[in-house]
Amino acid sequence: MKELNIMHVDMDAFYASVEQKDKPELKNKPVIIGGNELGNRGVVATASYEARKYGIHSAMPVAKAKKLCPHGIFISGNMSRYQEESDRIFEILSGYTPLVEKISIDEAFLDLTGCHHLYGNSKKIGKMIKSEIKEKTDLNASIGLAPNKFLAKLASDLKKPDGFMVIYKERIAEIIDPLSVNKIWGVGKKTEEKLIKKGIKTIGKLKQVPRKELKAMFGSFGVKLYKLARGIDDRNVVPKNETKSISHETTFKESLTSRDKILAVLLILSEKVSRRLRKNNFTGCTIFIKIRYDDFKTYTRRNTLSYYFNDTENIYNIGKKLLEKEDLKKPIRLLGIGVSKLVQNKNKQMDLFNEDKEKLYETIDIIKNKYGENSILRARDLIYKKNKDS
Ligand code: DCP
Ligand code: MG
Repeated sequence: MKELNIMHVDMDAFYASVEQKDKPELKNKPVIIGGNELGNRGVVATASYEARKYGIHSAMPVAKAKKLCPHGIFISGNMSRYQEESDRIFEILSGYTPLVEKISIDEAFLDLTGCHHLYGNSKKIGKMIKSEIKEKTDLNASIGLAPNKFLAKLASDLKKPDGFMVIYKERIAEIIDPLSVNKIWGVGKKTEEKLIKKGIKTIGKLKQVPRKELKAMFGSFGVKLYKLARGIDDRNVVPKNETKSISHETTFKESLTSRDKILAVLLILSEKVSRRLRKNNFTGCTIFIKIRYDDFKTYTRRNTLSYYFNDTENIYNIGKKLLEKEDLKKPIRLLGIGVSKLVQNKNKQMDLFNEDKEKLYETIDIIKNKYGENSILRARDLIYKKNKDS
């Protein structure tokens, strides 16, 4: 069973399924997640399979979805609930093997090499994982098993929803040749258009194009295409060391007693945290502060919100509220702030940004990266800098 060592798991209509599980009256109904209540950009995050029948899909403007399905049930979403279910799913996966590569909140690759002596062959393990997820979360996972990542992902997708598909080595060509080229990982709209212009619509057709020609058309990606069209993919499953939180703290030479100065430092630290989150494409929903008094007594306080964010305003304002619960008259020798419960920005539309603000932050990042941390300061930062310099 060596040829089926790679597994891909992807939850079905993930956010919508969690909503349907929490509110049974939504079962079998067209449920659409997305909207303006959380301040997102008004696009669909996902839709239940019942809603997809109306042509609704992720990233479509909610206004359009409403036109397509006026009787649909539109929900703004609850990220911390989805994260909770995701944590449970990943806990189940890591019970089978440490070789779990998390791709997103609801999707992962597993390398099952080394699991067989414990649990049996790959097919048996796949079935066990699928039913354990169903039992423990009451959610459906689609599972693909194949000799490599490309084919495993394809397999989990081909039988969605509630799918279970195996691609044996001997049947690769038979299965992938009739598929359209956009089923190949990495083939986006532009590549697809280029290929279609040349009359290459299917993977089978792509296989007939000489390697040289593909290289001339797409450079090194052309060589990858040549291999993928033959079901060849050498990428390993790489378990990533997940970043659990991003934080900054500072110890003062002389302990601070002025509330204004403390808040000014908090703002500078919040800005640093925000920058690092954005640089690494993270949003988070828990904010924590750390405060150490002169007597070395140290406290941390946290607050988890129902939405994800990575902007300075949110980090600072929530941090400030936590800080104000502390005694700010006592001298403080250390102050820190951070964000945890991080997810990659696949869920970007759920955050509190509007596009203008995001552009502004991007511009600030570019200037700071080029000219240094102090090249752009808020008026508030100056209170601290001035006092520090004087
Ligand atoms: N998501 C999002 N914005 C997108 C795509 C996805 O916010 N443009 C969120 C909502 C999804 C979750 O991520 O529920 C998982 O993404 P998937 O692409 O796996 O989509 P679904 O799980 O919803 O459906 P499928 O059954 O096709 O996997
Ligand atoms: Mg999914």
